[in-house]
Amino acid sequence: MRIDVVTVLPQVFAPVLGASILGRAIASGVLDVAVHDLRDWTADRHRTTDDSPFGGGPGMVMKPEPVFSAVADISAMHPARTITVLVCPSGRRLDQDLVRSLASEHRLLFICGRYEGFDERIRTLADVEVSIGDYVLTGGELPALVIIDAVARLLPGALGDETSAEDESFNGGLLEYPQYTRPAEYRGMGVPPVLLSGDHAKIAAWRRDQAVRRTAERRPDLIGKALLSPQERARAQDIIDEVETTDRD
Ligand code: JD8
Repeated sequence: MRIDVVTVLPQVFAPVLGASILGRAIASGVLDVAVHDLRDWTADRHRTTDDSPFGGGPGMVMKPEPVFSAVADISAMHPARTITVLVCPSGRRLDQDLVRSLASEHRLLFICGRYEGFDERIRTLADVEVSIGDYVLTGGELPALVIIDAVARLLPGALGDETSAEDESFNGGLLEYPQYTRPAEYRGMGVPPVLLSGDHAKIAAWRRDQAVRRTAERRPDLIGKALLSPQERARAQDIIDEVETTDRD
């Protein structure tokens, strides 16, 4: 996959893109990321990318001309169909379905803003507007890195392949089951005996049950879309009903 990024803070990206799984995906050629400085598409002496809002009010707004020029030039640099992603607080909320759909593309172009936001006409460049969640950040660089991280780990070959395709689909939209490693007793806290039993069928059943229970308790909003057997769904509903009556008391 090829990813291009347009930003006024290109220096933010290198440390994250160089480390860990992202770094390996890029080094191995699974992923190619090019970060572009929006100021390279300005024409004035101060390399201006923002201006004051028409109608007045606080703060500054991203000017349209540099962004339009950058997107046109960068799109033309590569033959593949490009999905242009505008990261902004009013975008579609990122979830694993959206991550999967972005990961199926050959080429993504991220537009990262700063300041109080974008001149509204910039939105016409976007195929999709994405937000990473309901909290306020100072710009689109961290959201773009979050999306790139989530997408990169789904690319074939990115994880070294032991876990890859399995996890989400295997997990069926549930939270993770509890995990333990050595030592078997730590500060008086033990490990569930089933995990030390060597009975792999029993371990798999316990993990599945824990994942269902944990999801029902902590994230009942995920249960509707989770892949559950009728028995598991009934059990999840019992836990949700029980938690609701406990919360009411
Ligand atoms: C892009 C400018 C800051 C946005 C005033 C200060 C995403 N989940 C998210 N939270 N915040 C962003 C985000 C924030 C951005 C920009 C993304 C460009 N800002 C502005 C409007 C209100 N602040 C985001 N994805």
